[in-house]
Amino acid sequence: MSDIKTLGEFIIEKQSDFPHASGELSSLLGSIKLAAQIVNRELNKAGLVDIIGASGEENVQGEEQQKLDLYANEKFKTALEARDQVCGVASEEDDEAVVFSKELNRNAKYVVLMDPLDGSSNIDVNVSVGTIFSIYRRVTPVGTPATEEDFLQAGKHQVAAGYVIYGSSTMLVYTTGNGVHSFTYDPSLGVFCLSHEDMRIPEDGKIYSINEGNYIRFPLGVKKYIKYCQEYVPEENRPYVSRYIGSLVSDFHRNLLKGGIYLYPATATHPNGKLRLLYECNPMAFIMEQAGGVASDGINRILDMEPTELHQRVPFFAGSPVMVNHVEKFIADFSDEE
Ligand code: P6P
Repeated sequence: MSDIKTLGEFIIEKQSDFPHASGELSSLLGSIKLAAQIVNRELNKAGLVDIIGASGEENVQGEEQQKLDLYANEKFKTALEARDQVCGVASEEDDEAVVFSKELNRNAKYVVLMDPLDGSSNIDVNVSVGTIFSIYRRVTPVGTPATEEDFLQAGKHQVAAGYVIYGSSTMLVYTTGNGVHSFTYDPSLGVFCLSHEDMRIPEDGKIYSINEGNYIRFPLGVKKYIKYCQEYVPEENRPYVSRYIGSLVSDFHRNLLKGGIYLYPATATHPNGKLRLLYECNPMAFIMEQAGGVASDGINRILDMEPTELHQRVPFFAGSPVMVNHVEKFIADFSDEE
């Protein structure tokens, strides 16, 4: 048992990484861990109880909400409010940010932005899904209600970010700006155990993850890059590998471990791409950069982008530096021929 290090122990051990927090950030991460355990339990029962399928509601994106989307959304918000470290939460599932009114929460230092259950349309077919979260220090005075200004911060100001992947095993991966660390849930012990400290993505890779069904709608440079991946077969190397699960957290996590690139470009139907800047691209970009990777919209660094609205979308390219730089060059070289 002595070689097992739990998430709680690791956070305390790394407490010095965020001196200003003096325990609040640790407590905040602890509330996310608790909510992830609760959601994980319900996901594992999905199909056995009436909690899969559509809720009959739509979110602000016009996307059909799954029952588990709403369940996860409520569980994470409840857990975050209870620990008094958070003054508000913005979620993919809520039109507006939720500002907590209790005095203890008004006096809290942090706001959280999250996609409580990304890829949830995959639940019915038993494909991995995930939770994505992003944590900022508030910019408005402590003691006052949080405002939109607290949520519309550039990704480079995040103090922590992470994701939970509910897959063949349940893992929590996070960064506080001092490397990326992953923990695997052991249901027999009810704890997340350190499985990989300071994860690093390979500099180059062969896996490209994109929905090629949108090919005709892609910018010319992206089309040229896909063709390159399909047709480049040098003697000594295997050709590129196309892997696309349709669940961002799953594709991202595999590429982080093996090397690769995830691409969600602008398309005719999604002129700004499909993924949301604040609670999908920013946290994933923070993690990717902390692991030695790159994340851009094809031209600009994701973490430098100044948000203008809560649910804004951006094109998203994230992965091994050599691969992201390669597709960015194709985009630049063919930008005049759109
Ligand atoms: P498409 C899930 O809806 C999601 O936001 C990501 O998890 C996933 O990578 C992407 O959208 C899939 O989108 O258009 O390829 O089905």
